[in-house]
Amino acid sequence: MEIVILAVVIAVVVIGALGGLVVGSRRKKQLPPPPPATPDITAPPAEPHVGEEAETPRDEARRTIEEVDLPDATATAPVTVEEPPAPVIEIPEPTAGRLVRLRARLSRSQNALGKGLLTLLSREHLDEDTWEEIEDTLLTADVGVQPTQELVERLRERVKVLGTRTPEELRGLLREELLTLVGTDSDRAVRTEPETGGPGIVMVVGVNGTGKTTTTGKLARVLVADGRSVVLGAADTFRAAAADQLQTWGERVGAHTVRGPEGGDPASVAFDAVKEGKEIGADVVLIDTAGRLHTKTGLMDELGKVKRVVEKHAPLDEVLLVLDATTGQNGLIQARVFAEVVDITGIVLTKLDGTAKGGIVVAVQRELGVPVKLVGLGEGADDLAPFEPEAFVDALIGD
Ligand SMILES: Nc1nc2c(ncn2[C@@H]2O[C@H](COP(=O)(O)OP(=O)(O)OP(=O)(O)O)[C@@H](O)[C@H]2O)c(=O)[nH]1
Ligand SMILES: [Mg+2]
Repeated sequence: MEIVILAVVIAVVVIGALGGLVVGSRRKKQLPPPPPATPDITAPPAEPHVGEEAETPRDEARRTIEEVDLPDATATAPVTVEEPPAPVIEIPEPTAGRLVRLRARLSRSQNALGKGLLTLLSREHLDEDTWEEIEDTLLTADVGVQPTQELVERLRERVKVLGTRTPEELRGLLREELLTLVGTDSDRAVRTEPETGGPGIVMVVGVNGTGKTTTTGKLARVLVADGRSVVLGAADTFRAAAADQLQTWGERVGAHTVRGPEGGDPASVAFDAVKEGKEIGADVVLIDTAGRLHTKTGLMDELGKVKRVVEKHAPLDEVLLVLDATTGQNGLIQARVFAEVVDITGIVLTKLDGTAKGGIVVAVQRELGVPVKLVGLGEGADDLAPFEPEAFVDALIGD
């Protein structure tokens, strides 16, 4: 019995000692860290306790509540960025006389064609070789074989009659003959005012990269500058970027862009664009289409379908074929195929600023029997000019 009591006492003592150790170790953890041997300047100042005087450093500027709590102006900027920026509507340049203003852009054609011809014609002896050089100059400028022969024949005739030649006479002569080739009696206005009421409908077609979207955007600006309201149809559904590109042009002049899902049916986008144009009473609907090679029959058929579907609303007023002037004779083959699939009513010659082949104006009109209505003379937003034969020929031969 005594042994049992002793054992219990020992057990209690041992447990108590162990418990004390554990509690002790817990207590140790709860103890505040010992004060550093040297004052720690990074440590926050000790909080004042009740009854202590609150000291304010004298030379520290006092900050108001607003200063403390409100972020500064730069910090509030991200909030305003989230809101859509207010659209800045541009006011495009007036369209009258643009070709005259942009005539310097034709300088390459000017040097190759106009000045070249004048120099040759001013030679004292206009022998066979010279006439051949004149012919070559015209051919190199892409005037085309038939028009070149006509021009040379007429020039020869008239120079013979002229006898002595002053530079002014020669210039006048060349101007007249070039004008005859380019043609002055076509109606070159882009048709956007249907007789039936409802919006004018314009469709823009051509091979890849000729400048269709750029031209559509520039044309929207021209129309807006003339006080017309415009709806854009992004019937290039191959890439979302194509619709974005058109929409950006539209936003600059406050024109809405109707678009469809990427890879969707271009005909239904074109249809919807005209529908919207009708509903909101817009003056003109411009439909941009995807670039397509004239050799791809599937894509050419698709273009025909876009036209037919739009015509469920109303006949198209204008189908503009956009041709890159730098592609030369190849453009003529394209033109022929496009004209078969959709009736082309006007030609836009782009990139005339980057080529010496201004003669393509003559060749393409002959090929299609359709007038050049607009010319692109640069990448700038207002670098699209109504085509005026006289201003064009004047620019070619210089003043
Ligand atoms: N120098 C010059 N560049 C032009 C002119 N017109 C268009 N471009 C440029 O040609 C390039 C192609 O223009 P886009 O309008 O995208 O051509 P697109 O026909 O719509 O092309 P796809 O839709 O891909 O078939 C762009 O870099 C334009 O800035 C012009 O008159 N002069
Ligand atoms: Mg395009």
